[in-house]
Amino acid sequence: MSKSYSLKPKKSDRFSFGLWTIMNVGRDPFGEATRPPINPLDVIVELAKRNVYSFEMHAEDLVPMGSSTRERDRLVREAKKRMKDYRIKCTNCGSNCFSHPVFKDGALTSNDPDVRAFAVQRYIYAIDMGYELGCRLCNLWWGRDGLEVEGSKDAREALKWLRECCNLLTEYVLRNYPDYELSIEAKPNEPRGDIFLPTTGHALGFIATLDHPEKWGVVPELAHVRMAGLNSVHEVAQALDAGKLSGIHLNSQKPLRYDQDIRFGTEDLKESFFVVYLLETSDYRGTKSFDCHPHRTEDRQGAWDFVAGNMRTYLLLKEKVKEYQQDTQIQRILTRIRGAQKCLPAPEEIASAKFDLDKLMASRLPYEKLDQMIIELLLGAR
Ligand code: XLS
Ligand code: MG
Repeated sequence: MSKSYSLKPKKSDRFSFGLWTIMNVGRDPFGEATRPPINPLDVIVELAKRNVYSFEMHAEDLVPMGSSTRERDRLVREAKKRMKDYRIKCTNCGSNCFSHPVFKDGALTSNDPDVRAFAVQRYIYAIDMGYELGCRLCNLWWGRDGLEVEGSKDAREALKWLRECCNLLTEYVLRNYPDYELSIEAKPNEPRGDIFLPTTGHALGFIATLDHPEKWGVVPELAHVRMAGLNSVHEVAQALDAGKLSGIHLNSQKPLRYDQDIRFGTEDLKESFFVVYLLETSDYRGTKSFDCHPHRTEDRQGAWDFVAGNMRTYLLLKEKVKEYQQDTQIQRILTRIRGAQKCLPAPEEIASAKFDLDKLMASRLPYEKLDQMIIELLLGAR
């Protein structure tokens, strides 16, 4: 079946993985690690060997918090050497402002201004490190910035703090690395009961209130959207429409559950297909980054099966996008449904227009047929 499909990843596919996805040892809230740890430098090399274009990281994935400057410089040097020798880039360097207990009640929205300042310092540290590694994006996922006890934070105040911190980071970037960009990755909850700015739409609204909205984009994550029971295709579409898609975190998730972070495409094939359709047919030139982790039943080898599987599913769906575009029956239906689209006249003309509701109601929209064709295309029956 895969005869004519080209499923071998190429650098030009611009696939990416978070270092943390492979470094994941299978720990969950109820169980200990099931895999031995792996060194981030080895992850960089192994990803490169599999033709992965780039990696994403938190500064702390490479340099644990509390490391000396000497150790930090050594690790960054080692990473750079491997990146050059094995031809792999770093395309996002954020900061882990969620694991350390100092962030137990938030980082950029802690009630304590010193914790907020410390979090800003950590992001600056990440931006400096990213720049040295040739990266130009700092994506902020502020997982601890939320609450469980509603009265514990004033939500309007928290938004003000987020804005203040984002503006400080922009100021730093503009002064030191004008070509650096920043982005927000939204998530509805987990690890907090509620996280501030729970969806990409919220993040886009917030970005418009910053001092330099043009420096900020968004990184939607499919699983985060589905955790909220929303439509990931529409979320990505809105980011594209706003010209703000800085990156994307591809993965999978059963809706309305805890953060499952499973291999791309496994739980939501049709939605995944339409996300690939959007990415492949738009002017998006960023990375296709996988942010998920191997099941905790896997050992270290299983992690590489997981890496291969993510990319293979994407490439298969990309082939399906081509088939969808070349399927004359599907395209005929699409033209029929959408062909009548035209710009609406002036409001005064609309206000006085006569509409034949019987005629409008009578038109048949063959969505049953269309949907079945899409299903059969995805199942390989067309
Ligand atoms: C967690 C997030 C996280 C970010 C990186 O749910 O997806 O992994 O992508 O900080
Ligand atoms: Mg993510």
